[in-house]
Amino acid sequence: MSTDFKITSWASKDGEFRRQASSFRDHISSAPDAQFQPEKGRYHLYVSYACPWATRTLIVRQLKGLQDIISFSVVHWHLGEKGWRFAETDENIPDAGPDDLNGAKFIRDIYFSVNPDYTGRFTVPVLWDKKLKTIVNNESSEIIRMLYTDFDGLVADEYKNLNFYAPEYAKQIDEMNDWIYDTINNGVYKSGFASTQEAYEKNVLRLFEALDRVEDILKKSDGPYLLGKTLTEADIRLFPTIIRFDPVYVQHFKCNIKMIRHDYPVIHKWMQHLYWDIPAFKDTCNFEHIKKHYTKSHTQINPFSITPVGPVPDILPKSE
Ligand SMILES: N[C@@H](CCC(=O)N[C@@H](CS)C(=O)NCC(=O)O)C(=O)O
Repeated sequence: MSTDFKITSWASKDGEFRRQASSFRDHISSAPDAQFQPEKGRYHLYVSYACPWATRTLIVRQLKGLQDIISFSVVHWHLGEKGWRFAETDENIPDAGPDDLNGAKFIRDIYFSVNPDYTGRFTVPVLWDKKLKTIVNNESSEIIRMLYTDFDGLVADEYKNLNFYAPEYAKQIDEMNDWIYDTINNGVYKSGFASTQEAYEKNVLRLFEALDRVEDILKKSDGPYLLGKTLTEADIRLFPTIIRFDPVYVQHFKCNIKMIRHDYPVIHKWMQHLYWDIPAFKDTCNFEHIKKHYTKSHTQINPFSITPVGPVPDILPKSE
């Protein structure tokens, strides 16, 4: 990595934030000649509870009943100059701890153990193969798809054939992913990391146009999901951004034209249903990690690292 590179410099010189493409793109597959076969206990996910991309993988792991098949560990919520690090036991960070698997201090150690010349960003999620001691994949959109069907020979019957990218929905999901990724999932970062007024305004306006569009889609859907009665990948990919919206993005990333809870009643209801009614969404959502990570790691945005108390509560009960 070049010496002028700084982990915490997010925007490019023109003021726009551009997310780098992921580097490890292998696949777990049950095809007979596949290098990475689905096996119980073989794979491990390195995640941050703060990270919306990593959270997708935890949601799908639980929805597919893979808790005994794929293990995971959680980094400290703070992202510093050397990237994500693991918490020491005596730091007592709830729900985070040391890397018991590889003894790494930082996520970068995992990347360098596989490729000492690695020059990309040290991102989570990382899908790790304990057998070959390598990274299979570090792109969440691909990791979640590996979990839909390739482990079906190992999961309990009730989880088999639960495919969140079923062929009859694939086209619609791809179309939706395309603009939702650009304007919402990544749009909040493009607003928040913009370092010029123009870049910020362009991206924040596109973000709210896209949220208006989602509100409309959900209003017309015969619900409760984006594509109707069936929970699909489109919901799974949107949820981690929406759940972070009011607690973090509204103030920290200046996405404050509207709030989900006050201004988007249908998205709000959709989010509350996923969170309160389906354990995989609530169990993988950790508001402490989420709020502390953004507000205490991005010191160029928030130099005193003060975490705002509100909104209270982080998510409203279903009755409100
Ligand atoms: N395309 C990746 C993006 C992952 C990503 O950007 N993760 C962030 C956390 S939210 C990260 O680890 N950033 C550390 C860095 O860029 O240094 C994916 O979806 O898996």
